[in-house]
This record gives sequence, structure tokens and C-alpha cells, in this order.
Amino acid sequence: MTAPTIDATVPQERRLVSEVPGPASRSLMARKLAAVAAGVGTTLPVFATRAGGGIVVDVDGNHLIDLGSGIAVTTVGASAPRVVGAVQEQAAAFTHTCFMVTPYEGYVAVAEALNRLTPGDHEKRTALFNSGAEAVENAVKIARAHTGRQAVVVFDHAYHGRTNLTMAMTAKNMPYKHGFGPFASEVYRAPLSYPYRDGDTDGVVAALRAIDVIEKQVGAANLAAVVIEPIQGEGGFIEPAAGFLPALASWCRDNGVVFVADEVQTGFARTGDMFACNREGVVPDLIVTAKGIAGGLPLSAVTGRADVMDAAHVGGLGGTYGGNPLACAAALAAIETIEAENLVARAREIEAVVLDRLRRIEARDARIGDVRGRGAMLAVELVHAGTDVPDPELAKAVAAAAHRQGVIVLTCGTHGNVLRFLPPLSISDELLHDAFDVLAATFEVTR
Ligand code: PLZ
Repeated sequence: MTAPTIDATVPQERRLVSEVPGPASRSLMARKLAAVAAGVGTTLPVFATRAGGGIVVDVDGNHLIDLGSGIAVTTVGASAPRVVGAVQEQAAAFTHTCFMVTPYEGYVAVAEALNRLTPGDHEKRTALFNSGAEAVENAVKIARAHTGRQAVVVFDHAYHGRTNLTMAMTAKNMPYKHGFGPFASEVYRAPLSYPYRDGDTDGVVAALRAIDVIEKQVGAANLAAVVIEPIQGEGGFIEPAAGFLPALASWCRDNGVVFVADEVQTGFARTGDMFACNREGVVPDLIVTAKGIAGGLPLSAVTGRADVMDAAHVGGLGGTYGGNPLACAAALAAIETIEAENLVARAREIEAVVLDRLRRIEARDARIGDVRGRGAMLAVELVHAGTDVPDPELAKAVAAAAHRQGVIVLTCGTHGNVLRFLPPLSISDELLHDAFDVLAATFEVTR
């Protein structure tokens, strides 16, 4: 395949010129602590000054390999050239008019692109918002308007955001919900398919377990929507057993329940398909997207069946910035990049490289309980050797050691014991191998 386009001004190599964090980052961190609310945490105490392709440059001049993509956002690479050019051009033309006041073509073009790219060839409509959480909230509003029902079903380990409704939908208390209640009502939680922990390799069995809970504890006649991440993100990169999603979607169809796929983290080539639902041919009624949609600018969307989307009354959906012109220009450029550079195929190549490296580490290390994921959304679940007891301390220690060596790696999971890998799809194999050399060595020294 042709070499991915990357910003040539940021050399694509790891380079450490100070300890990490260096003195400039440390002094900025002191200012941050004095000026920024304590609730806004940071994973690495390192301040960025530039980024390009798979490299983040910090204020001390260290070049760090990015295995996080700003939490699955810069899928086309940091400062992808098409995105930068499109945003510069749009900023010079106009920055904002508000689509609800005087509309502009970019918004419509993004809606057309999403209607074309998302699963299913039925007639679709799209509405644009700013954040993943805001789009999830709007998907629920639309499902309620369409069905005239109120209840929403979500799953164990789910993550859907930090706003009031989405806090209720998110499973994990600390840090997302603790002390922030009361939460929205009419949100119910069903059991997930989690093959490593429930042992069920038959997704249909797991789906029947969830459906039984839904029927007994909620009742289909009260249920507006089932909302699910096709591969759970923050909850631990949990891929349900094959058959789980199709069985749930078909139960929803039979019962007039809106099936909503939250593809905020899995969307836009990340999993080696344009959308994770494609792998099993699942066609959601509504699909929620954000993150990778716009190469780093804040944009999110709800796309779905025209009859469901159009159920909300005129004027019922919106917001000042939803589908801001800069974000729309960025999205069109990001989508063009994904298609022109065939990043879906590149995600599958990254999967092959990274899974091989992870399995080699796993073969030598009993603390790796599970290796899983798809495309460039891969993870290892860490446990105490010889058990399945989660080991969040090890995840923290490995991540911190990797950070000191110039590799940005994130953790996740309800128990915080999952190391996750979300490289930009423009990353080179050389950078990936260098990063996994560091990680392999880190696993050795933490033993
Ligand atoms: N749905 C599936 O992954 C965001 C959260 C980071 P927003 N995940 C990263 C943090 O700690 O806040 C996410 C997601 C899924 C919804 C969201 C919410 O997207 O753009 O952060 O609102």
C-alpha cells in the first residue's frame, strides 16, 4: 500500500532530550495546578507543543510515540495535511454563522457523507452536535420521540459520557459519577457479553441472558432504545462474542425498540471496518459518531433511519455550535483521507503487527489474562499471575514506565486493569515496533 501522508515537519521518530516530564512540562504543570480545576485530570504530566502523524512533541523537545490518538480522535494522524488545509481555508472564509440561523453547505455535505458511509442502504438522515455525550443524549431524545416510550437500556461496563443523562448511562462510578447525582431516571442496565470473564463464546446465549433481564425488568412496551458500544471502549475494550449484537438488534426490531450503536470510539476505520457494526452485518436504527469523525475538531453526529430521525418536531434538535463550519470542513477532509489512503485496510495491518507483538509478550508473561480487540483498537487485560483477579496497579506501572520512555499509552476498564492501544492509522510500522520494544522491556522490568 502507498505510504500514508504525514506531516513531514514532525520527524517520525521517538526522541528523548530530557527526562519525561522535563523541566518545561513540570513548570507548566505547576501553573495548571494553580489555575485549572482539580477535577480535570491528566494522564501524562507532559505538555504538548506540536504533533504530526504518530508523534507528539512536548515543550521540552521530547518526541513521544502516540498510541492513544487523544483517545481515538486523531485517527487520520495528528495534524493530517488535508484536515489542516481544510480548516485553514474555512477559518479564512467564515468561522460561524450557526446552522440554525443561516445554514452552509459543509453541514449538509457531512450529513450526506455519513448517510452514505454508515451501515445499511436505507434512507437516512443526520443531525450534528459537538461531543459524543451530546450526540448520545440526542439519540435518546430521537428514540423517545419516535417510540413514545421512555426507558433506555444500557450494558454493564458501558461508557456513554459525562453529562447528566449519559452519566446515568455510564456504568463506572469512579471517576465519572461519584458525588454527581441525582442521575436521570428510566435508564436500566443489562448484562453484557464478556467472553474472557463470562466464558460464553456463543453470543446468542449471552444475548438471551440480556433480553431476559430486559423483558422481566423493563418490558419491551416501555422501552424506547437499547444503546450499546459494539466494542466497549472505556469499559475495557470488551468485544462481545459473535452473535451477541445481531441477536440484540433483531430482538429490538421485533419489539419496535430503537437499536442505537454508540460508535463514538469504534467508528471511522478504527476497528478495521468503517464502523464496528459492519463486521457482523448489524444495521443499527441509529448510529452515534464523534471522535475520529473530524481529525481533532469537536464534532459528533446521530445518523439513522429517516423515519426515526424525522420523528423529532421541527426545531426540536440543535445547539449553537452543532456542526460548526470548521468542524465540518475537518470532517470532510478526514473522511476523504480515510477513503483516499484506505485507512480501513491500514487498521487491519496495524492489528496484525500489534497483535503479534502482544501475543509474544503474553507467551512470556502470566500476568496478561487476555489479548483482544480489532484493527487499531487493541488491548491487554492484566491480572495477578495464575488468577483472573484484575491488576490495576500493574497497568498503571507499565503505562507510567512507557510514558517515561516516550510512549503514550492509555489504560481503561471498569477495574482500570486494561492497557489499550489506539495508534493513529497514519503511524509507521517502524514507530509501532519501537513502541512495542519499549512495552516488552517494560513488562520484563516490572516482573
Ligand atoms: N461514547 C463510546 O468512548 C468518550 C472519554 C474520556 P465525549 N470516551 C472518552 C473521558 O474520560 O471523558 C465516549 C465514548 C463512547 C461516548 C463518549 C463521550 O464522548 O466526546 O467525551 O462527550
